[in-house]
Amino acid sequence: KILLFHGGKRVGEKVFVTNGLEETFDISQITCTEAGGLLAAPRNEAENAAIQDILGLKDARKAFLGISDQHVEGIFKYLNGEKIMYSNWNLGEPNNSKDNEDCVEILDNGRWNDIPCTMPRLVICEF
Ligand code: GN1
Ligand code: CA
Ligand code: CA
Repeated sequence: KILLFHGGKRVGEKVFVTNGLEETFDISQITCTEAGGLLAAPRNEAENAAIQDILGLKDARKAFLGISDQHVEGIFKYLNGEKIMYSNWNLGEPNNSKDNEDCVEILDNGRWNDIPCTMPRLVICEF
């Protein structure tokens, strides 16, 4: 457990941490749950900022969030099925480009963009 906190960012009760790897959404989700956590899903500005900080530390630029509209197009939910309450979409997003963007990346400016779930992105989990 101590190792998991290395390079992690604590916000209230949550810790955000990356394994430094870039994976698809499905693999990212499995990686986090197998480690006993969840794919990072910011519920407020402070949590979003902590995830953004990790992008800066890893120089990776973009990471997946644990948010998707895979079930109902245009309705973004956490992986537990709850509708998102907080969002930080980039200008013009989400746009479901090419009718094929159901997963969400966070950019190095902290803003969100919907992208295809099969694109590799930095894995950031929350514990
Ligand atoms: C990217 O490359 P383009 O313009 O088709 C992005 C979309 C964004 C769009 C914003 C895979 O699409 O998600 O909405 O830029 N696609 C990818 O202009 O990153
Ligand atoms: Ca979509
Ligand atoms: Ca998009």
